Amino acid sequence: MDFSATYKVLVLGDSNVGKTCIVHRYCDERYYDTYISTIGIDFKQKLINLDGVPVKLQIWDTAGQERFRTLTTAYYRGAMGILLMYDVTSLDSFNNLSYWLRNIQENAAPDVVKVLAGNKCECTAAQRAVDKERGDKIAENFDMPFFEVSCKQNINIEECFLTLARKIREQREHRGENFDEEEQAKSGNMKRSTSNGLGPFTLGNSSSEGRCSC
Ligand SMILES: Nc1nc2c(ncn2[C@@H]2O[C@H](COP(=O)(O)OP(=O)(O)OP(=O)(O)O)[C@@H](O)[C@H]2O)c(=O)[nH]1
Ligand SMILES: [Mg+2]
Repeated sequence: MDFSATYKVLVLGDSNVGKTCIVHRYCDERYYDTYISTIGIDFKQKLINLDGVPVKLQIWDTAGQERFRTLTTAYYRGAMGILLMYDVTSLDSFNNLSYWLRNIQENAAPDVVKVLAGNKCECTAAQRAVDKERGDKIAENFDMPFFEVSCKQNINIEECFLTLARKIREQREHRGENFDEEEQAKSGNMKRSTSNGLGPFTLGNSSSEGRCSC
């Protein structure tokens, strides 16, 4: 199969929320109870059939620990989609979503697609620190699809990544349409600008969205 489309996805959130577990669960169908904190950034890819179209999902699993923030922030720019995670048994991880959302706004592409996941949803009522309604609310405010997930019990993992992939596809189709319109407008401009002596290189930047290339 020709996997001509590659979607770059970044997994973000506090340390210990389950970022590595969700990537392993989705890509390798495995779950580990032992916790090994990610050092810097890891990467896995999965070939998926997105409604009949082959797509390669390139998933970057970031370290949540603060000491790696400078390194991981450098990866935001190339992301087409972000899976933002918190842990429903940790109120801190939920409260820190505002930090992550601000960081995304400051460092990622303005039209980056986001999905929110509240992990460890198989926990008991006594362990739960964040009600589902709070997740729903923040997701609505920031226009993100939201899932409560469990890597441990394999709940909603596939749905999360498929939703992200579909939103990225929509975004690309939308951008494609706009891109054509921009190109037409610019070619009109080119005729004018050439006659103004500016030359064709004034067009150069319009196609510089090579960000999706690998
Ligand atoms: N109960 C429960 N525990 C989970 C679940 N998913 C992950 N965990 C546990 O949470 C801990 C942290 O998981 P990781 O995936 O390593 O966390 P992380 O977000 O990658 O952490 P950093 O790499 O430090 O940023 C591990 O002990 C996992 O076993 C889940 O769905 N339910
Ligand atoms: Mg990790």
